[in-house]
Amino acid sequence: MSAGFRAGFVTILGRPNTGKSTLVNALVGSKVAIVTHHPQTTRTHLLGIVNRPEGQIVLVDTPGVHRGRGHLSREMLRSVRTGLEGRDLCLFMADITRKFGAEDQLALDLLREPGAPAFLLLNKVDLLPNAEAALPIIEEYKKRHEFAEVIPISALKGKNLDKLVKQIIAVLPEAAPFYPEGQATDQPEQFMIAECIREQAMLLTREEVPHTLAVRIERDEVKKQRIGQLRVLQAVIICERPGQKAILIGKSGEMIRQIGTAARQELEMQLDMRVFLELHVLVRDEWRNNPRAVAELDFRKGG
Ligand SMILES: Nc1nc2c(ncn2[C@@H]2O[C@H](COP(=O)(O)OP(=O)(O)OP(=O)(O)O)[C@@H](O)[C@H]2O)c(=O)[nH]1
Ligand SMILES: [Mg+2]
Repeated sequence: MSAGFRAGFVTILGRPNTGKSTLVNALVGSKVAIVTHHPQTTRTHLLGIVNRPEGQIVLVDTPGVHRGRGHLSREMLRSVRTGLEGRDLCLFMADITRKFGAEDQLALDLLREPGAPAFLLLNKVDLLPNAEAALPIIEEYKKRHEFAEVIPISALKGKNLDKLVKQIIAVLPEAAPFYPEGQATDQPEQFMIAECIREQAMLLTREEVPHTLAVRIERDEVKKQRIGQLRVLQAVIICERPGQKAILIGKSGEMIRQIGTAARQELEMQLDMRVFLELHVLVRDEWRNNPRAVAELDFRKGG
């Protein structure tokens, strides 16, 4: 370790859909969190480890702060709080194209709890017609919280991200890296596999269906074949009602085939091997309100 190396934990916080997971993936340089255009995509806090010659940033992605009722929403909020505990820095992320709203305020209220310094990240600047358009929203936030830095960024287009990384590392304490260089996340591989399937199912469905989905891996084997290794995966997509199951399967199985193909292609890229993926759909009544079901579908516990 070179002298002056800095390392620390940095939590990203904000309402749903602001681009938190997009930023984590962009800074890590690989996919550790799934991203969709639907709010409440991320359901649990997870780490994305960013290595630079001058330091290591352990990013903590968290679920979007929202006012949902039900057990899953409560667990998501708990996960945000856990993600905030004992952090060196918080990145409060807002969508610069949206007016300040009730969920932004909810997220701001949480920011007071850890008492750590915070940067305000105004994301999606690529959508602004000009830089002046950002000024009113910056004023709005400055009134409400004392941010150590205010940084307009585009997580999607990579705008201002190098500057952001430098500013983050500058405020971290001098410390040895917490994780070995090759490690990108704290999540087991099966979590990533299940999440990739959930991502494709969320991207291909609409309205309430994406929010009712969970994925469980039922079989995971590597088969040696003459032409190389084949990962044989079997998974169930869980929804809450028979009508949702019908949508997920689609006319003559068209939808589930489409989800399966998209997920297989994504997984082959992520796992860097050929994948055979078999998907089934299961109805589990109101699983999001069932503490046992929610706990069971939390893949961070492994397997
Ligand atoms: N134009 C634009 N879109 C962005 C940018 N960053 C993220 N997005 C899009 O915003 C949507 C939400 O992105 P996510 O990264 O899933 O947002 P999130 O904050 O993690 O959302 P939750 O997990 O639901 O809290 C996706 O469609 C992204 O492609 C950006 O800089 N510019
Ligand atoms: Mg997310």
